[in-house]
Amino acid sequence: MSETERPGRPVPGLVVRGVEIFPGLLDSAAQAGIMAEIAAVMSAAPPVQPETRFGRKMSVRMTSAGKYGWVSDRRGYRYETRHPSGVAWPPIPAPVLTLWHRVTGLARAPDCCLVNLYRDGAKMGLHQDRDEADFSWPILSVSLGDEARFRIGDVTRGGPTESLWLKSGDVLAMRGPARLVHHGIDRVRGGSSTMIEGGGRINLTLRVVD
Ligand code: MD3
Ligand code: FE
Repeated sequence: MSETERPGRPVPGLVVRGVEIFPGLLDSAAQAGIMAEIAAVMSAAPPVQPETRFGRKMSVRMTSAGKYGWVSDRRGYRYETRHPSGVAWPPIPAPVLTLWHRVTGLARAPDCCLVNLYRDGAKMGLHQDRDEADFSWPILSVSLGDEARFRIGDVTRGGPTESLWLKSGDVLAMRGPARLVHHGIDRVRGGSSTMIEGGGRINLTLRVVD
């Protein structure tokens, strides 16, 4: 039996441009359990609005858990072992790791849980995730809080795109050719959930970095 065929691995509800979507995989109790752990991560390592290499502030606030966190500043995009404040990133919460192993079927743990916090008006332009060493590892995404309009394009730039709403509790897996598709968040429907203290949306992405 291959690792991805492990018993108990959920089956995607739909596949859009190769991205596996598991709508509502997390029930409200599971979402609340993960949210409590992520609140503790954000207390230890407060989300920051990263600057791009061009000195423009991103609208999304970011922090991380795990061995590495993703950072951006005038020096560019990269993974670092410490939060900009100098503290080590907190460990990835156990229920998040459990979800990774259940959905990916992999024995290997992720190195990074990037936490994206979308408050009023935050969005994320179309991009590829290419700062990791080996694109053969999947990325797993967990949506919590307000609904978001997610756009998926192609591996090459400038092609057609498709959009769908992501809801709290939805989980996505990007593997194989879908690992390098362009994607982004056009907008968040403010006030569509009460999951997050202070409002908004949180997205977790789990990544193998090196
Ligand atoms: C498709 N985050 O952190 S998650 C990111 O909702 C990022 O915060 C968005 O894009 C968010 O880099 C989208 C869904 C997602 C994440 C990573 C992907 C889709 C992906 C990597 C490759 C292909
Ligand atoms: Fe991305």
